[in-house]
Amino acid sequence: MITEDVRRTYDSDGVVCMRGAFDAGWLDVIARAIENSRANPGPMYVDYSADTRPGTYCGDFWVWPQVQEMRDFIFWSPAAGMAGEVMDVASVMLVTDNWVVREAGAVNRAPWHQDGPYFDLDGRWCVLWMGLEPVGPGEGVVFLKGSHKWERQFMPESFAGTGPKGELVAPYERTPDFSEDLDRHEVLEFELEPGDCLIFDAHCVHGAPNPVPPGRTVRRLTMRFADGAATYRRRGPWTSDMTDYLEAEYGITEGGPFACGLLPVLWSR
Ligand SMILES: O=C(O)CCC(=O)C(=O)O
Repeated sequence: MITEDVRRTYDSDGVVCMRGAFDAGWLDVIARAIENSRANPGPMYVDYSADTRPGTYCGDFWVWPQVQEMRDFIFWSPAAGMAGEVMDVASVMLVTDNWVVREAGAVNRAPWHQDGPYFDLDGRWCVLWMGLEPVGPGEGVVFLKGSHKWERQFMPESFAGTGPKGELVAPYERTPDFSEDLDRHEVLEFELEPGDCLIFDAHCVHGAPNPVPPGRTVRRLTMRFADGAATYRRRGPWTSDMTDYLEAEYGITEGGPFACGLLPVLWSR
């Protein structure tokens, strides 16, 4: 499934669309994973819409130890292997499982961001994103083509819409509101059917600037995968919730492997 063409597109554009990557059986596993996880929120559960009801915009990650269906998906689905083939690495580890639900009426949305600065790792990594519902024009994630090669790092913005998550110290810059001058960029958007997925470089700038379609709740899965050789590097106070948890519960140490009991190596050549 991962051809030279797919790899070339990922390398040049920062994102590639894979059609029909997951069959109905896997979509059902993901739907049940989200349902079960939502009913039993874990330590990383977050409600981005706590101040903006009625529609809830929420998500959870690192749920696989508690949620059998997520465990099945990360260990047995083709996802990790696809990530490894696209990144062209010898092995692949989990960075996060992560589901997101945007209920009808939710006003919060994913800000412009790069995933890289939200997580404490050095090394190549990517994001595999899919919707359980069809993603129509203007409803999905919007990418700035080639932005993974800019060599700029943007301070993570809160998904609750409250601004940057940390102080703007070098090398981090405030994320511009790219919506204001989108015509200066080459923009990539994809209409997707359930089963299609996007794989994008962790440094590719993207966001979900449009509101959810009226009257519809959407469920999305964001799997993050890294080169199995990725190392652990603390970024700053804005990642400390995750960092403290990984250090305390899984004993990872700065400069050492990022892979650990929670973030297993899932695939190798
Ligand atoms: O699914 C969404 O609404 C946005 C997901 C996203 O941008 C991300 O997980 O990096």
